[in-house]
Amino acid sequence: MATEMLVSAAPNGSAPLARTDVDFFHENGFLRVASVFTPEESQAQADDLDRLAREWATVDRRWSGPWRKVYMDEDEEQGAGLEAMHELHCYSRVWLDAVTSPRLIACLAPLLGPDIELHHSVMHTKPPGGQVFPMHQDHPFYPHDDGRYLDVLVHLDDTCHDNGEIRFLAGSHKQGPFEHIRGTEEEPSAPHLPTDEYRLADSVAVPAKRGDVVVFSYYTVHGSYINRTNRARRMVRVGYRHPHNRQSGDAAGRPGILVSGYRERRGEEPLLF
Ligand SMILES: O=C(O)CCC(=O)C(=O)O
Repeated sequence: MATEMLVSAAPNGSAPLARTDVDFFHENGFLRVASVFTPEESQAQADDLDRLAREWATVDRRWSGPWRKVYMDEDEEQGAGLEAMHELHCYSRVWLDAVTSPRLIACLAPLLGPDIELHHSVMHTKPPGGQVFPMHQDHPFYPHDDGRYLDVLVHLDDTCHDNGEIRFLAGSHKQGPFEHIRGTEEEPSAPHLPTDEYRLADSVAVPAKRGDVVVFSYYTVHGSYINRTNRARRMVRVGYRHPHNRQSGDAAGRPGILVSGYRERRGEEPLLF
């Protein structure tokens, strides 16, 4: 049975990952890296996140779908929200520094290679009573051509079972993209996996501390329980990709900021717009 024992951590966030960390990531599809951000950096990030939440964020983007009734009773379901906004780094210098942090990027390079492009950042704040996330991959939310894509959860609060720490199905990334349930026009649903086959109860809990990051492949199946505490659980997800891993669909070819390395031109590839 999967347990928390699977979680690895770099002893010092300023050092590149150890070989065992890289092996752990490739085997399991996720990795907690401790103390990537200093207490001062985390405080500045939390202060700007709180201001962004007051002034810009929306509570209208909670995930929909019939799966909500599997994991939450009627009262919980009614109240289960999410505070969200995209691209924090376009609104706050502190967050631009966070998503381009050399200490963070040094942890990603051994997993993704030296050339790394920022794709997105998104606030994931679970207020008290904040929603369950059913098991899913992130790939269907922003599909790209291949697996060279890392998601990073920057922790602004310590997480535990009671406030809904992130949880993973260890090794699931090895199977590549899965077909997800997407709902219908009458009954829309956020992409998710069948709740009877992919159970939160079978996943590995990865509690983390403020200042830690949890890195995972966008193919790794994950989810989280409701926040049962009376305090918000603040987290920001940041997506990074190899610059040649093209996004499919409407956003194909949309460039992001290069946070490491160089964008090689492939043949007569056109100029970015
Ligand atoms: O905020 C959470 O607990 C879940 C995060 C998540 O599912 C995601 O970033 O895709």
